[in-house]
Amino acid sequence: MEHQTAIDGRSPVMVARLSRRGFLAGAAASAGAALLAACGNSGAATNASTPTTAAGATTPASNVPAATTARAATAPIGATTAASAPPLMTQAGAPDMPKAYIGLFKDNSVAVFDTMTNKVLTTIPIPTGPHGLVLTPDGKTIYISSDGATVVSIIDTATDKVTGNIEVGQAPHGLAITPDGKTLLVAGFGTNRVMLIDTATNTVTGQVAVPQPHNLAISPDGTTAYVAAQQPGATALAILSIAEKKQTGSIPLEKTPRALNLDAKGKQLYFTLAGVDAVQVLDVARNNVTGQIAVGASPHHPLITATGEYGLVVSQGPGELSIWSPDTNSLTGTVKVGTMPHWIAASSDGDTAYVTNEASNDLTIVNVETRKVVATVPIGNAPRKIVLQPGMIMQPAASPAASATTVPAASAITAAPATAAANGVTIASFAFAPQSITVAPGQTVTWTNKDSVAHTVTDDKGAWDSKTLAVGATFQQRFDQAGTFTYHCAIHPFMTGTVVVKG
Ligand SMILES: [Cu+2]
Repeated sequence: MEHQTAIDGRSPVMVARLSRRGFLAGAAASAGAALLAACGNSGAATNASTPTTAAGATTPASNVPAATTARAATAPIGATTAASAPPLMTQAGAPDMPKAYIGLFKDNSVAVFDTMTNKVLTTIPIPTGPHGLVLTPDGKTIYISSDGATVVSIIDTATDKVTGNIEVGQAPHGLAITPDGKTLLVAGFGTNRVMLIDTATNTVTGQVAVPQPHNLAISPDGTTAYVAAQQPGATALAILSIAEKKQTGSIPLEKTPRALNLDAKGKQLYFTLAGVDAVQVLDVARNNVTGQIAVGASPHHPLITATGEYGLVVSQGPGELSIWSPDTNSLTGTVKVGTMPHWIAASSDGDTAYVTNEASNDLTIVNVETRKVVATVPIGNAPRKIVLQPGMIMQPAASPAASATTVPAASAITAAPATAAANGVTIASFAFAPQSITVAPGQTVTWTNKDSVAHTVTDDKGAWDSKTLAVGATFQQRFDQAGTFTYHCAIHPFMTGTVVVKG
């Protein structure tokens, strides 16, 4: 039973002590570093070496993916099967063969993926914590934020090289770009503001105060931005006028908004909430939620294809892509994808979807029409955001054989002990309960993940960290010194909690 959760090989308790004495100044202190550490897929057992482990509660993180056996399907060169309709893309200079760009959160790089061969062409190093990712409508420029740094990197898709960095302040999260490509919006999670950047000069031209903005979406007419504000106690969709560079409205939410997108006409806004297993449908004209589309546990990124034909969302719990009709908001199909799917990019014609699977380190390519998996392709460590250049995808139609792609088996879940440990904190519905716990000096707190997705328990000051805590797993931390210690989930920073030590 000599498990040691490791920060530099020391036990968390020891690290906590060292940190309090100031010996670890800066160690793992940045949110980004913590986030990276938290996402380590080492399957590390999450047991502080405390003497109170009689329950044997520690279970190894189980989100190390089952081997992905499917090989990339290779499209035949010169395949013409999809050529019956012209590409929807009309901008001059649109690439013939679209490339996808994928932020690899644990590799601190962007993978460049060739949709013709389903191969990674190259990877582009960027600063710590690739987060928000957008492509200009002409397909020529990538913007990607790094949440462990203070910049948005600019990548030229002709050369696939970084051509510049824009300073935006601490922990930038989501990005969005206007349909004319002229204005880039940056959600400054760490600076509580949304910045507007003129893409002609790549300079910040304005900012709007929004508490902990995470993801954002822009209306098809380019006038309005909707921002998922995640600050606990102030969760809302903030509505911004892009021309006026100011907030014009707010839709308060009881739960934390995650990701959002509008339909092709800008009449409905679809968004997901932490702890709600349904896509929310907002009537834009009335600014109220008029419906829900029930899907699998922990839905994340909703997306409407450019044609307006399909609504798509990934559910992280079961590892599914769900498809609905934006006309009726009724579900029309569900496709099994990889583990912990995160984001979706759809082809210009809307018929092919690329899904990143953060915990199985691969990309699932789905034929949306037939609802079949075309290919599953290893892509790098912790793929999150993805964008796809406009143009015609030369994927072959899904073959029956390909649809038999191995889907990772449901992760082996080791049930947590049924009896709540003394000083126990339960993680469920994207929250720590109790949110604040009080213990005496020398006591150990046990966190149990009873949610549908992995989380972390991470000291705000970086002194200790559970790293990725799989579904069903527990983490223990002993507190020797009196004081108030705040912590968060590094994967979902809006999840916060407090340990008060007094005696
Ligand atoms: Cu979490």
